[in-house]
Amino acid sequence: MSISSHAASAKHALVAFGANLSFDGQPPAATIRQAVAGFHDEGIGITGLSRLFSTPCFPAGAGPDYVNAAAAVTFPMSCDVALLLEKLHRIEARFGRERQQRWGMRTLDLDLLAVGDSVLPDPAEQTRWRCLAPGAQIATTPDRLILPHPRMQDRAFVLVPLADVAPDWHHPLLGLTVVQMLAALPAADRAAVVPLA
Ligand code: PH2
Ligand code: MG
Ligand code: MG
Repeated sequence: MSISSHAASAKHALVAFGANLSFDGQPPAATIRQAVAGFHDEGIGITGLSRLFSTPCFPAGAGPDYVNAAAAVTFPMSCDVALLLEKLHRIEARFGRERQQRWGMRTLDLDLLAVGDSVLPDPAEQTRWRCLAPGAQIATTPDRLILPHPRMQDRAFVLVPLADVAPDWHHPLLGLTVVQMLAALPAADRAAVVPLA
C-alpha cells in the first residue's frame, strides 16, 4: 500500500533567528518577536520558540552583539523546501533585510537549520560543506540549499537557543543530538550566549 498509515499532515523544520541592527526604530528583540507573528501569515506554524539570547557577534568585532533565537516549525505537506525558504526570505524582507554582505550586519536573518532528517543535496555535499576549512568558509558560499545547515554544529549562538526547542533532534550525519553538539563546543562559547532579561 502506498499511502502511509501515519496521518502525516505536516512537515517539521528548525529555524534560527538572528538580528543585530534595529529596524524601523525598534531593537532586534522586538523585530524577532514580530517576525514570529509573521510566520503565521505565511502558513508556517510555530510549535516551539526558544528564549531570546544576547550573543557576541561572529566574527568577533564585526558588528554589534546579536539577538538570537530558534523555533521548531511545521509547514504543509504540499510545501516543498524551496517554497519554505521563499517564505522565510519574504519574512526577512518585511523586516528590512537587504542581502548584501555575507556575515554582514542584519535587521533579521532567518536560517533554515534542518527539515526533519533531510540531507541536502546529498550526504557527500553536506559533508564537504560541513568540513570546509575556516578560510574557505569565508571565501565560498553554497549556491544551493545545504541541509542540515553546514555550520550549525559549530555555533553556540545557534545551538543554545535550539536546545530550548529541540534538545533531542539528531543530526542525521553526525549522529549527535543538539545537546551533544553543544557539549562539544568550548565552555566559553556556551557561556557567552546569555538569555535576555
Ligand atoms: N549570524 C551571522 C554572522 N554572525 N553572530 C552571531 N552572534 N549571531 C548570528 O546570528 C550571526 C553572527 C550570519 O548570519
Ligand atoms: Mg541567513
Ligand atoms: Mg545566519
